[in-house]
Amino acid sequence: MKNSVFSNCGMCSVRCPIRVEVEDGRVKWIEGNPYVPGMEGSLCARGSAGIALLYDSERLQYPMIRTGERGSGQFKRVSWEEAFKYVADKVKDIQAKYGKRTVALLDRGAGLFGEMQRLIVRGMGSPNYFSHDDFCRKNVDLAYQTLLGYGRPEVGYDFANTKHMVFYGRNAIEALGVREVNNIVKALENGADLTYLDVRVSKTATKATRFYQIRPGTDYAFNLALIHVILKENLYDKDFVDKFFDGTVELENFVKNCTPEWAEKETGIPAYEIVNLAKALSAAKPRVILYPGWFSARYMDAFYFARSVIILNALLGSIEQKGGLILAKTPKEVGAKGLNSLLEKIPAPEEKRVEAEAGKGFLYDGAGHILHLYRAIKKGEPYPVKALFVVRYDPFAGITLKDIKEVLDGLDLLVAIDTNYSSTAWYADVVLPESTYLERDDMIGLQRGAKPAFIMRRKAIKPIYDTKGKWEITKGLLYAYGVGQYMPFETIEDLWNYQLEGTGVKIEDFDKSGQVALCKDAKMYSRDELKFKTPSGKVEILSSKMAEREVPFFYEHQTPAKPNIEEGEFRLVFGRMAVHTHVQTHNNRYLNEIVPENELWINDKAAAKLGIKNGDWVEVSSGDFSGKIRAKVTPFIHPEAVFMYRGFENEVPWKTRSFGKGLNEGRLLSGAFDKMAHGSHTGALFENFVRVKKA
Ligand SMILES: Nc1nc2c(c(=O)[nH]1)N[C@H]1C(S)=C(S)[C@@H](COP(=O)(O)OP(=O)(O)OC[C@H]3O[C@@H](n4cnc5c(=O)[nH]c(N)nc54)[C@H](O)[C@@H]3O)O[C@H]1N2
Ligand SMILES: Nc1nc2c(c(=O)[nH]1)N[C@H]1C(S)=C(S)[C@@H](COP(=O)(O)OP(=O)(O)OC[C@H]3O[C@@H](n4cnc5c(=O)[nH]c(N)nc54)[C@H](O)[C@@H]3O)O[C@H]1N2
Ligand code: SF4
Ligand SMILES: [Mo]
Repeated sequence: MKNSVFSNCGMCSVRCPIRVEVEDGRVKWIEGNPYVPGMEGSLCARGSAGIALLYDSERLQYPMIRTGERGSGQFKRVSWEEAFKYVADKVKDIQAKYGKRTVALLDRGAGLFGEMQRLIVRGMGSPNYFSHDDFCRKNVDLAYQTLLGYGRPEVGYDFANTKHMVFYGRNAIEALGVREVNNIVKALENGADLTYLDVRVSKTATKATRFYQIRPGTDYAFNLALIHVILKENLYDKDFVDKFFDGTVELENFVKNCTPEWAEKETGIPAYEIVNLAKALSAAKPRVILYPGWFSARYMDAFYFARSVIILNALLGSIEQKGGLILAKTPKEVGAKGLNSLLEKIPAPEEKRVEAEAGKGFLYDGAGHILHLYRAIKKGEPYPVKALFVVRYDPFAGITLKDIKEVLDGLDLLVAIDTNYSSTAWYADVVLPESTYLERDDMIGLQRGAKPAFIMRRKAIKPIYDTKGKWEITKGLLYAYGVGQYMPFETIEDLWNYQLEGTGVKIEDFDKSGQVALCKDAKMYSRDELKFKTPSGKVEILSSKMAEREVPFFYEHQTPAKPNIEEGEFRLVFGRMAVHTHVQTHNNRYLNEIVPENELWINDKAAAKLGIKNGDWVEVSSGDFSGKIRAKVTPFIHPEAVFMYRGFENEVPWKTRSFGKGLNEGRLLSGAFDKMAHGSHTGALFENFVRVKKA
């Protein structure tokens, strides 16, 4: 028997809508949901390789409790009941000794179905919920919040209709989401311009109309000069600026000396190019998109950089415009009722999260700052955290061995909830295996946008191993802890019905395409209707949120430190590749076959001085770690930087295909966790030099 299931991909955090074909109880085919505009059947390599994940015996298969030393790989198989009880008892012991707030949960972002894991920590009475965002998009998020009052997931980009896009190391063709990349390609086919800045020629650079190889860490200077030219030469959208700007004079004053000639010295990009770009953008306005980025935890000025990009969009009037930035509408704004929340039924803890006790001078929002969490675990400041749940996230794969040790030394309990043998699971005390996305149902999610929709992830087949869905794991943990009333659902249908109550939408409504739109047409505000969600309703250059937290409105560009190239010192930068997701796909049978290991990009002239030839083995070191990798000698990277693709050299021997292949950039980040970006306290992962020599 053949049937189709509409669901959402789980091979990366984009969660593209998919159609899964099942024949006689086996998944045979996955494709992009044909009903969803922008997908039209397409899927990326990783999405197609979901089948290899499903039928992989080298993934987690049952709950386990550690029996040997942490990191020894010695575990015993236990029943789910035993695992839940063990965790709940341990948490209660820890809380009795140190207080409720000393339990924390670290999650791979809230996302579409993200309310579920938050229930675990709140149900256990602690405020300490953290997401990975500090190492990902948090700067962009906070920048949007301070300027527009909208968060980053509430701002979409109308690539399909744009005339000019500017990407700053947003390697969208490779670090991709299917709909986004399809729309970008559509825009390029329609003659749109793509201006791309990167320290190397990425795949996106090869599609660009203008490519600038920028000096690492100087994009902010580039933008200050762009703002300078746009203001000075009256290239901005006067109507928009007059209506919505709060702080134009202060901004003008701040960029007064940021001339294109000054920026040329900082960035290496000719002054006339900056002036030409400002003119080209002004001519294309308001149908322009300057992309503030995704992975933004790169440099110390990342928050102020993200603000500068959003300010440029606002100056060019591209907000809430066709071909520009589109604001998401809440269900209420389109005349619908939203989903009922599970989280709101649990009383909010009275105690404050670790960073909320850490004074002023930086911003925070709904999810805590990881660097503050690590500090609390390692140093007990401002108070200790002793138990940690890690959900759908593998932080131990991306940090140094010294950092791993310090975190483990501070914890009495580490629980990993994962589908794979992750590095974090390898060190955990208890491992709770989640069913893969093809074998589980999730809570209903809200897809944000100008046309909001409810979306449903449904299982295509029953779990192959002794694994559970997240709602069942959450339920089991809360019951064992003694607060089962927060998850009073027998079946997933009970849960869905609770979420849908009062919305007028029924479970069957998802049968046709997996989604239910909440309005017929996309809703856009005219300029007269538009009001931002900041306290003043304006684009707050002088942000009230920043004033309240004593964060300066402006930040002067600092010239980045220069590595000693002659001595083999370089700035280490890294990124995603099209066929792998971060640290989770390298052992996937199909994807491992396509790209089994990474190499180190190094500038040809710099390499020649060090006697390094293409294909040579080189040793890369930082702190007390060093590892070997093959060199890719190329003119297509800035001489100050070396680059590698992320997530290789898996260290868990159970994953035999990827074990020890390539080099893990995370192990080279010595000292990176002491660097907090200005104003946002996120990570700044590219503020790190390594040494390279021929091996
Ligand atoms: N060193 C270093 N650190 C980084 C980055 C970097 O480039 N280098 N990038 C940063 C960025 S932008 C991000 S987004 C993060 C990403 O870092 P991670 O979130 O750690 O990376 P992922 O590979 O997405 O996988 C996280 C874990 O989720 C598991 N997983 C996958 N699907 C499921 C599921 O359905 N359920 C459960 N429970 N688990 C699942 C995977 O097996 C994996 O162990 O890292 C950040 N930190
Ligand atoms: N295939 C695939 N797609 C993904 C993911 C994945 O794992 N795999 N992950 C998703 C996630 S969670 C994220 S956060 C996004 C990340 O998407 P992007 O933010 O586009 O991230 P990266 O791949 O990290 O690209 C980083 C780029 O920054 C460049 N760079 C380094 N220093 C500088 C600098 O000073 N200036 C400029 N202009 N560029 C610089 C690097 O050379 C590299 O090309 O991708 C998403 N899409
Ligand atoms: S971008 Fe690829 S891996 Fe990510 S959700 Fe979409 S199809 Fe899946
Ligand atoms: Mo990310």
